[in-house]
Amino acid sequence: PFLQQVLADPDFQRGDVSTSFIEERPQLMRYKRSRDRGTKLMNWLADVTVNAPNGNRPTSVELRSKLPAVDLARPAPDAGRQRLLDLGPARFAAELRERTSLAVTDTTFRDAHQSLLATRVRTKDLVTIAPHLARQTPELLSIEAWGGATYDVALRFLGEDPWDRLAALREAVPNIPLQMLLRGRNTVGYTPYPAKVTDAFVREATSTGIDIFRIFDALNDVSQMRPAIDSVLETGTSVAEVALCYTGDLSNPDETLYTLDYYLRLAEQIVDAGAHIIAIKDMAGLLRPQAARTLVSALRARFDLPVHLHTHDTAGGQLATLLAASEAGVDAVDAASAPMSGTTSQPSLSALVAALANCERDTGIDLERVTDFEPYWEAVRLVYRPFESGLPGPTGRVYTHEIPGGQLSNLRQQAIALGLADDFERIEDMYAAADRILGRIPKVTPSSKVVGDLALHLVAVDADPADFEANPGAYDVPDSVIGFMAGELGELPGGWPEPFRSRVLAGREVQVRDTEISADDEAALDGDSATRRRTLNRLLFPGPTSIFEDTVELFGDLSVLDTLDYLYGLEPGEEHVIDIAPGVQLYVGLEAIGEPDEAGMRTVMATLNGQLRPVFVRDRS
Ligand code: 3PY
Ligand code: ZN
Repeated sequence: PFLQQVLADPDFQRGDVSTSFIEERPQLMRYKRSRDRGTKLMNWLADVTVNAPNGNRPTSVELRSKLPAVDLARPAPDAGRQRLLDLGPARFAAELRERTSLAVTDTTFRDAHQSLLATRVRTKDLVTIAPHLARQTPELLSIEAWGGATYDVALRFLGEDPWDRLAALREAVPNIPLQMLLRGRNTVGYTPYPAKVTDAFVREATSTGIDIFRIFDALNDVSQMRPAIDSVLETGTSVAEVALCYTGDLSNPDETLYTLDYYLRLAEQIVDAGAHIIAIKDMAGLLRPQAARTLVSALRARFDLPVHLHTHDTAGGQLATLLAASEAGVDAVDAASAPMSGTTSQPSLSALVAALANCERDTGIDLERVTDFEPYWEAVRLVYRPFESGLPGPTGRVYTHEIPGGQLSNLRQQAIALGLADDFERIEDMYAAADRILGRIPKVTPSSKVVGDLALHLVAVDADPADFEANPGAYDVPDSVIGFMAGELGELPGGWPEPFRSRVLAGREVQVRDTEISADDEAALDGDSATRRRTLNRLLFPGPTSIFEDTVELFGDLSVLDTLDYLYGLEPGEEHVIDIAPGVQLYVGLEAIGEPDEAGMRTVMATLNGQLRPVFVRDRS
């Protein structure tokens, strides 16, 4: 609720959020009066209770009761992480290439909820099940658990420090390699940062717990990935998995740009840059089975590195692609726990494990152990249902619009917010048109955002795309499109779209983003871990970091709240128990909610440890 208010703020939407954000908004100040933890948490709970934008609380979903019975006192067995530490990244990769069994990465902890639930799954709910994976499925190649949008969302929406999540997952999973998605020079953001920032980020991520970095550049420009690759290689312990972003359809005889030859030339640069593993990053789920066979076979015939395939199941058939790739020799693939799989997420892990069980490429992962985790993830999905994207099933329209999985769910939400929910097909069509206008680019964060911005703009002003393309000077052009045409994100695989580009840039002074950092910040990046983390948060996400700091100041450490309480607030007649520290509990109840006064304030009569506590909340409905 507080964050919703922040998000609705025009300054915030423009990105002009400074640390004085709260100071300039006296209506938020009243929360500042409270100093003790209980009162701060009560402020959050009362606020959510009144303003709950989240609808009805799902009844009786107790996440912990859905966990399989596993003896957590038993230590997690040594597994891939210990092998990586023993062998070093190059030999670890060589071993991956030599094995017969298909290696599997579980993406449930990152991409699955990014693509289905707007990245909203909280650290608490990840860390609860993580030790079970460490003991039951140690055969996993890795758990993808960090990076992508998780960093931004933790700070902006969850009141969490992303570094705390990584540290907690590392502690919970000492044996399975942890993997992250790194957006090349854009690290975990949307625009390029200086190499010094990337380097400090990679060092801190490695020392906090990342073993495998999947690095990509949205335009497949290897020079843009080099600083990140070099930083990972310099750690000496982490694996550099470098991705080619897959787009188009390489089996289509009419394809002239994104051909097999294009991908092989790209892979050659990736190998030359020192990668340990080549990733095929099929962010929209466009890689068809036969194309996968062709691409995987060619990559493995040409290069010695293992190949790791990532796809999204948007059209519904990507298990076939994984199996075709497996037959062609792919070394590793990504999948997600079944209740968190399908459509914009990855294919189902249990379907994959079952498909290969007792076959030559058996994953070595026990099917029953994988399915034992499903009740937990199903309950997670129910608890977080306010963040469902509204995509009811697979869609083959992705082959035309090519919207990546993570963005498709997001755009549907944006369409609802803009009152265009009933007209989503128009947004899809405009997205395809915007992509053609911008030069047929690979679409993935952040290039996908540029295409999405243009698509929404074209729909909003009801433009004819052909007219916009011919006369961009007659329209407002979104800033991201101008920056993109000015080369802010790098060179385009198919060259610049002319004369569109010159027309967009004509008469404009495009300011090149300042990529220098101050000497103080540079020193801070070389400081201790806490200083480096704080500095990285601020340099990468100044706005969300100040929201995070304000959230902690106003509401305290929200991570102690169960997600049902955190999202849905207090229920009449229920005693909410909050474990604020080992052995320290708060008992919170709801007595009554008053009518709003003229100023729109309501009094929430709550109890804290048996004592009546009125909390004043602005009703924002
Ligand atoms: C991200 O950059 O977050 C992605 O998941 C891209 O596919
Ligand atoms: Zn993905």
